[in-house]
Order: sequence, then structure tokens, then C-alpha cells
Amino acid sequence: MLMRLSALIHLLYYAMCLGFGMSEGERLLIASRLQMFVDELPLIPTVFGYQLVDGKPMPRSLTIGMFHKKWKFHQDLPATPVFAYGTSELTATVPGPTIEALHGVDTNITWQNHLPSQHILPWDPTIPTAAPANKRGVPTVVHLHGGIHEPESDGHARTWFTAGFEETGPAWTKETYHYPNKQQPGNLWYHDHAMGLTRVNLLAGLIGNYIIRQPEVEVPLGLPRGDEFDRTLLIFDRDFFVNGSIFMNTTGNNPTIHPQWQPEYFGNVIIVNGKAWPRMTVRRRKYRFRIINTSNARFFRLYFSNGLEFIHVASDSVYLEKPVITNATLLAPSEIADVVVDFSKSESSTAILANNAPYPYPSGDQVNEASSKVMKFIIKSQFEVDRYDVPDRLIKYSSPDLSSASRRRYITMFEYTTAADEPTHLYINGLSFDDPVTEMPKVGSTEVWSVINLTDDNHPLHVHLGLFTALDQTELLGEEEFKNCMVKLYDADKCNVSRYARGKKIEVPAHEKGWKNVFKIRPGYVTTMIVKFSYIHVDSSYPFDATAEPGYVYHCHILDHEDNVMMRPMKLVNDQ
Ligand SMILES: *[C@@H]1O[C@H](CO)[C@@H](O)[C@H](O)[C@H]1NC(C)=O
Ligand SMILES: *[C@@H]1O[C@H](CO)[C@@H](O)[C@H](O)[C@H]1NC(C)=O
Ligand SMILES: *[C@@H]1O[C@H](CO)[C@@H](O)[C@H](O)[C@H]1NC(C)=O
Ligand SMILES: *[C@@H]1O[C@H](CO)[C@@H](O)[C@H](O)[C@H]1NC(C)=O
Ligand SMILES: *[C@@H]1O[C@H](CO)[C@@H](O)[C@H](O)[C@H]1NC(C)=O
Ligand SMILES: *[C@@H]1O[C@H](CO)[C@@H](O)[C@H](O)[C@H]1NC(C)=O
Ligand SMILES: CC(=O)N[C@H]1CO[C@H](CO)[C@@H](O)[C@@H]1O
Ligand SMILES: [Cu+2]
Repeated sequence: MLMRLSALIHLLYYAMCLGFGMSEGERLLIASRLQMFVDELPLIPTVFGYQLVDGKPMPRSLTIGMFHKKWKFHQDLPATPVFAYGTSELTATVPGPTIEALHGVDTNITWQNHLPSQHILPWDPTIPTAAPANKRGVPTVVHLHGGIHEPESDGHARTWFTAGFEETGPAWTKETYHYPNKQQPGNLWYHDHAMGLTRVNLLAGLIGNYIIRQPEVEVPLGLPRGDEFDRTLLIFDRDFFVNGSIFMNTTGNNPTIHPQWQPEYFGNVIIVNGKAWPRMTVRRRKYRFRIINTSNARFFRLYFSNGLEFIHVASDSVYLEKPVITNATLLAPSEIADVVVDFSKSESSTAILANNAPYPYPSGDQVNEASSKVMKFIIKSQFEVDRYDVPDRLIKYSSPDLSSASRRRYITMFEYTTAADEPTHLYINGLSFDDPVTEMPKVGSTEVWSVINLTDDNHPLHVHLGLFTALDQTELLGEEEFKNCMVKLYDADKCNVSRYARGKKIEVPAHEKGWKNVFKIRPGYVTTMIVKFSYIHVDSSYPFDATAEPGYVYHCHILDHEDNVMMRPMKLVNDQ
């Protein structure tokens, strides 16, 4: 009876919303009207990045398209127009298929754009944006996040292309990307990276998961494995109109400067693997979850309503040396937590995976009822024998070596605002993306990067190609004085950074101490990290020319910042 009443209320609500000519804001879906935990967590289709020939894994070439189709995010929400990756329009999904590659076996992918002539979301031509001369088509380009591969296959923001490769960006080189998969096993993800359109192309659905497996190294660990016990949870937030379309504000926060751009996109509906607040029935045993935060700007501090713990086994794309147990885990956009959860420890028959991170993180609003819940686990009552476990030792890679660092760089994040304190754009080192390249690390080298946040937000920094370890986070004292100097000189040495970096030190959390590709840069602090431009699992050099054009990039992974333009080119060199 209760269920039926709530269904009736939902129906009435839709009838009201659809029935009357309301303003855009009024036609926005109120997230709390959607019932939580009614859709099952979907199984994302898998596409293998290798083929078996006589039982032996061999390289494989794939074609993956981007299609305009409709996607049901919730049983009570009308189907939503999306852009989706898939091997065909029929099989395309949001998120796209999970690509499973094998360590040491090449995967080639031809990414094909089948998108219509117009975007389904509002974008802003006043920020540096991919712009087809004929004004037709949606520029896209795919970046494999966490991948160690040649620059030509890195999805550089200026290598975009439109449907049928009709138009290509100024740095475009080729149609088929080559992923050697020779790096350490772990979690990657692929997503759009087109200049000035990354935030809208991802919001539209261009996101997918990519795993590199190395059975001879991973199976002996004895962690939960196989399709049932090893699952990826790809999380993002969205807002919708009542007709099901994705809502993105068409008015910028400074409309006279940027008609549409907003500094951060937050949605109230939390989507996991393509469904809003799904549910999953689990057995009373251990599961491995690779949790990827693919929100544009929302941080998640995840915890279980019934106190279940997270046993971290890897972070981003790299295994930890030892497992780390936590009660909560804070994920910035595009960070990955790779955890084991032991449901046999549950004292209740259900567990809600919940979120309590303020937005923007860390000083913004508290989460509301809708965005405080992620998904629900229904735990079967029967106890089981579990042959999987978490070993005391996982995988040890080369340790970061400060003494081998060839140089130090200061990377300073700036936010520029109007007199009314509304952000207009964000730069790294006071430079736009188009300013000449300043970061030219040597192939095979190790560098120290000291990242200084002079804004009010926490910015997740992502470096393409390299892997890094955060060593130290030190508070800046006299930050205003330092900032005033920096906006004049843009030079941390000349502004005597060491005189200010003398405040509180914050320990890097144990589960974030290993090699990572995204790190949360705390505002008002200097974060020092070791960046390595070589493999971490072997001594051999990259099997490709990392110095080739168009080079790589590094950027803030809040997509709205990256687009306007908290991103800089990075060019590897052989000699300095
Ligand atoms: C993949 O691409 C590389 C270089 O681009 C090429 O040498 C190789 O033959 C390709 N492999 C397959 C399976 O097509
Ligand atoms: C849904 O509603 C929004 C807001 O009124 C409108 O812009 C959009 O075109 C509609 N979408 C569809 C598919 O009708
Ligand atoms: C869109 O953004 C503008 C400018 O920040 C704001 O005034 C307006 O309320 C927003 N609209 C909605 C529906 O959130
Ligand atoms: C996901 O990343 C966004 C953007 O960095 C961040 O704001 C949000 O809190 C993260 N969510 C989770 C669950 O980690
Ligand atoms: C998790 O929380 C419980 C109860 O508050 C506490 O006893 C335990 O020590 C915590 N575990 C960790 C790893 O912080
Ligand atoms: C930095 O320190 C030097 C030496 O103490 C001093 O001469 C200089 O004025 C300082 N610069 C700033 C911007 O504080
Ligand atoms: C949240 C936070 O501490 N943000 C800081 C980022 O850095 C700027 C400048 O150093 C500080 O003013 C902010 O408080
Ligand atoms: Cu940022």
C-alpha cells in the first residue's frame, strides 16, 4: 500500500510538471522525487582488448564509436538523450563498455565519432574551445586516463575530430590509437578530452572503464576475482529536467564574460554504472570494488551506513604495497579507490554506501538528502566459505627517490575573479594553455613538483604519462602576502616560498601514499610530490617515442576548471 501511494505521488508530480508551461528552473527534476534503490546495479558489457589464438593472447584492434542515443537512468525517469561509447549504436552504454586489456598485449582502438551536428548540452564559445570551421559536428577525442603510451595516442585536447573525421583539430595525427599495455596492472578509464568541451562531453556520457590485468602477478594475491566478486563502480552526479534530459545551466556565473561557463557542475542525482542510486544484492563474503569518481566537480567521502570498512588494495592505477583499512574514503574527481569490502562482517542485512563531502570541497555546502546516498547493498543472510582474502603484502614497486630528482618545479594554481568575486577563469602558473610549453621533463627522469594552491578549492591534479607520489603537504603562513607577490611575479622562488611554507604539516593518508595519477591539492598548502617519467615496475625505458608531437598535458581534473583553462602542455625531451 505504501509503495502504491508513493508511485501515485510520483505520477501526479510528473503530470503536474509536464502539464503546465513552467519556466526552465521549474521543469527541473527534484531529485528527492525519484525513489532510491529501485534499479539493479547494471553489469557493464566487457570488450576484450586482446584475442586468443590457439589459446595464446594476441594483440587486437577494436573499433569503438560514440553514438547519440537514449539511456534510462532510473525506472521512473523518461529516457535521457546521451552520447554513449559502444561497439555499435545498439550496444552503446553509459558508461561505455569496460575494456579489459592484458599486460604486455597491445590493444589498438579506432575511436569513431558518430555524433550529430549539434551538441545536446550548452557549451561556451568564449573559452578556448575546439571549433570546426564549418560549425558542424561535435568535436571529440579520447584520453585513456592512467595510460602510459605515445603522445599521438594520448588524446591531446587539440587532436579532436568530428563525425567521419570530417574535420580535425590542429594537432591531430591519426585515427587509430595504440595502447601497449606494458605498464603495471590496474584501473584506468577512458573519457573525452576535446579542447573546451571536456566538461560537456563527459556530462553527455562519454566515459568508460579500462582495466589492465596481469594474471601471473595478480592471481597469486588471492583477492576476490571474476565477474561476480570483482566489480567496477563508476560514480557521477547529474541533474535532469522532468522530461529526462540532462540539465546543465545555460547561463554562466559571469554571463557578460562567459555566457555559459560555470566554475563547477554539481548534480543532485548520484549515478552508479548508469543507474541512479542502484541496489546490488551481495553474498555474505568479500567483494572487490574499483570505485571511480567521474563527477565533473563533486568530491565523495564514501562510508558505509552500517560501519563496514574499506580495505584499500590499490589507488588510482597502482597496487599498494600493503592493504590499508579505513572507515571512509575521500575521492576527488577521477580518483580511483580500489577496495575490498567484507560483507560477512555486516551485522545488518543492508548497507547504504553514503557520501558526506561538502561541495565544492572542502568549504562548500553540506550534502542534501539526495546526494548523501550513493547505492544500497542487500546482504544475503546465509554465511559462506570464502576462498578469497586480502594478503598482508600486495605489490611493491620502486620507491620514490628524492635524491635522484633532476629538478624542482613550482606549479601554482590561480583563480581569477570579478570584483563581485565570481570566478572568470583559472590558470596554472598564470599561463593559458596556448602559452608556450614550460614543462619539459626528460624521458626516464624523476622530478620534484611543488604544487601551490592559491585558490579556495581543492584541485585534483592529474599528470598525463607520469606517475607520482605525494610526500608532503605544508601550510602556507602569511598566505595573503605570498599570494600578492605571486600575482605580480609568478615566481615562487622570487616570492620566497620557503619563508611561507612553514605551517602545519598534514600527513598524506596511508592509502594515498603509493604511486598515483591524481592527487588532491589542498588549498593554502604546498604539496610536494615526486613525479616519475618512466615505468615503476621495471627498469626498461618506454617502448615508444615519448618526445613525439603533440606532446602531453597536465591539468586540474575538475572538468569545468580544466576547460577554462587549468591545463598546460607538457613536452617530454631526451636532453635538457
Ligand atoms: C597496432 O598499431 C601498431 C602501431 O600503430 C601496429 O604496429 C600494430 O601492427 C597494430 N596491431 C594490430 C593488432 O593491428
Ligand atoms: C526537455 O526539457 C528541456 C527544458 O524544457 C528542453 O530544453 C529539452 O529540449 C527537452 N528535451 C526533450 C528531449 O524534449
Ligand atoms: C543558472 O546560473 C545562474 C547564474 O549563476 C543562476 O542565477 C541561476 O539560478 C541558475 N539556474 C538554475 C536553474 O540553477
Ligand atoms: C568525485 O570527484 C569530484 C570532482 O573532483 C569530487 O568533487 C567528488 O567529491 C568525488 N566524488 C567521490 C565519491 O569521490
Ligand atoms: C572505524 O570506526 C570504528 C568505530 O568508530 C573504530 O572502532 C575503528 O577503529 C575505525 N577504523 C579505522 C580504520 O579507522
Ligand atoms: C625574498 O627574500 C629576499 C632575501 O631575504 C629579500 O631580499 C626579498 O625582498 C624577498 N622578496 C619578497 C617578495 O619577499
Ligand atoms: C580551502 C582552502 O584552504 N583554500 C585555500 C587555497 O589557497 C588559497 C590561497 O593560498 C587560500 O586562500 C584558500 O583558503
Ligand atoms: Cu581545479
